[in-house]
Amino acid sequence: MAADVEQQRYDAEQITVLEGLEPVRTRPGMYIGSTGARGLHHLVYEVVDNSVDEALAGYCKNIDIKIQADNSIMVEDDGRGMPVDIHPKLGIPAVEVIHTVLHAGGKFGGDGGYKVSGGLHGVGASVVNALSEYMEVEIKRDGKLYRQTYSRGEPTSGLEVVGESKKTGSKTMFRPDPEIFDEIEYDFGTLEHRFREMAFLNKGVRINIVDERDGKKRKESFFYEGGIREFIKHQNANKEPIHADIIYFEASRQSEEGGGDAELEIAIQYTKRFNETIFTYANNINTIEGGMHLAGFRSSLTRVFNDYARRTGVLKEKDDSFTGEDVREGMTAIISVKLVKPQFEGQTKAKLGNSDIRGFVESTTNERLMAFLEENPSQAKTIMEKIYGTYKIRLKTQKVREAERKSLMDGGSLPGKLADCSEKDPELSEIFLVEGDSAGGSAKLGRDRRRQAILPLRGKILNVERANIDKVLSSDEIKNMITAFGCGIDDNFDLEKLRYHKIIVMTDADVDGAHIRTLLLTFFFRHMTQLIQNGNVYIAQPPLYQVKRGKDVHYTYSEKEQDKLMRRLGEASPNAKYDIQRYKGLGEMDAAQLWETTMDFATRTLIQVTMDDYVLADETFVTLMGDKVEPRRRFIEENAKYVKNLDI
Ligand code: 0RA
Repeated sequence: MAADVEQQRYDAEQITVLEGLEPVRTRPGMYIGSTGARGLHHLVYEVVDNSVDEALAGYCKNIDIKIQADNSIMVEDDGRGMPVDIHPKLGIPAVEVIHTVLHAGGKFGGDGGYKVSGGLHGVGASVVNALSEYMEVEIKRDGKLYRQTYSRGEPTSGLEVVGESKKTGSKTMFRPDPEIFDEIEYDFGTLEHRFREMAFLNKGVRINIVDERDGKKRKESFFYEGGIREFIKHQNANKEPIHADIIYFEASRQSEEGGGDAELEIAIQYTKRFNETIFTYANNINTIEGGMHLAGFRSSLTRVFNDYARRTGVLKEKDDSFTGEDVREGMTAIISVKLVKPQFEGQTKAKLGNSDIRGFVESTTNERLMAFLEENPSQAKTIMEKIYGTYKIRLKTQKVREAERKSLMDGGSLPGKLADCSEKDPELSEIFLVEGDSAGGSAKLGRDRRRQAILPLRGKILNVERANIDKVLSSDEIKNMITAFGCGIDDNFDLEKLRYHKIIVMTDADVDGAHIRTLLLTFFFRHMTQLIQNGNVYIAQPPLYQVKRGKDVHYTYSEKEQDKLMRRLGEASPNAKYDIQRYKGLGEMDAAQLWETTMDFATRTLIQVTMDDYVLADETFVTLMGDKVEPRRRFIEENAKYVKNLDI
């Protein structure tokens, strides 16, 4: 692959010119998704992606990232150095084109190497420049040290030779524009997580990150010779693997074989768990909606394990075959493909559409997974036993489960406990999942019947993190939610069928309430992932206190707000006596209060549940809800300081 890239001479001529940078500053969201924390961090990924591309082309080994004291970012690599030759049509240096023209680039255009260009990614250095109040680039190449500075998309100097250097490489510094971003404070943890992932996905590349801000000094260094093998080890650290060796293979395809150059890397390890965790990537982008690479992998898995089971006599001639779900239970897998022109499709542009990749992944997995099983008979046996166990349980419960599934998926009749709304347009409808029958009763009385449905939940719902699918489907509370929502689960999930666009979790502000909330989120994350991805899940904010004096009634939602209110009231009328009630649960509020404080469209606050990072979310659920106690204890201890509003 590297050799192929090398043949293509990158020079200024290859740079394709599209448009200027004004639109980026007028509509930043179009280019980086948001002007919040997410967009802010995205700027760093853009710059680092370019260095990673240089590494993938085989020219760069080290990438250094620094969060500087003023929240500016420095990214330095030891690649060839960005090109400085004069662009024949524009008459300015290539590096200036890269930083001042939208979608410009040699390899930035997509013909050589794999330009990371999925979803919001790959918009490049020019977008970072457009959204930075200051940007500076230093290039070491041809024995010289070059420098150019920019601001808000425009050059503020020419490309100047400022010194000499025997080395080569590129260094970019930028300070995000406070006129654009809501906040400009970087989070080390967010960057650390992404760059660890980048290092896993690009083996042999060293990524160092340093935080130089006062009081926050930290540094991490990521370098994984074993690539995604080590990613699996990391993911399974809080799980119990059932075999020692991580199944691992890689392959590359030349364009003559059809579909353009492509590479794939796959790693697999089975654990004692019930969930499957398969992370898929295309050009280092987490394709959470799956796509062709995942489809090829899945069909190969089913085929290989069935073939192997038949061949070794685990399955007899008369036996039914393993299903996909049988062979994937408990599996942790990572699939990473790199290709020249990735097509990203789907709701969130996180689904790989290149159909030729399916066959490539499928045939490679057929061959290499079978080879692993044959070369490692004792590990193969352990995996076979796990799959066979799942298969047996499935057969035993199949009839019941199929009937169950059918009635759930057909929408069936709505649960008896549901107080539905009269509105039929899902866009305008919402459902409250309410802890306890008494709060459920108040919510039913207090609601807007046209648009708000109420589903009371009894007690703790099932922890799906530790239950197989049979158990999940036999839980009444879960069945009620599935039929009420109408959108199915797992592979049968269909967002189009969702009956309410807002699903609102309304639990008490105490430890039990927090636990129930987490159990619900675990269920949504594992079996209705798209609900969270699509932003349909919300958390209601009931008040913590009521402060009352005659007709003068106030509600507060946090300790801080309460303190502030009491101070204000105290200043206004020092001698007045107020009744202060601290709510222990939703059940203490009558219907009118619940409506007024928590459900009224006009005045309520809802917290939308979002998931910036699928991999991180998975890790959190494994830690919080999984089998091992020690990591959970540690997590809770480390995060306790972030937990507020809990009445412990
Ligand atoms: C195209 C051509 C060449 C270098 C690069 C791109 C390049 C870009 C970036 C962005 C960050 N770090 C980078 N390192 C290299 C040079 C081609 C040549 O030497 O002929």
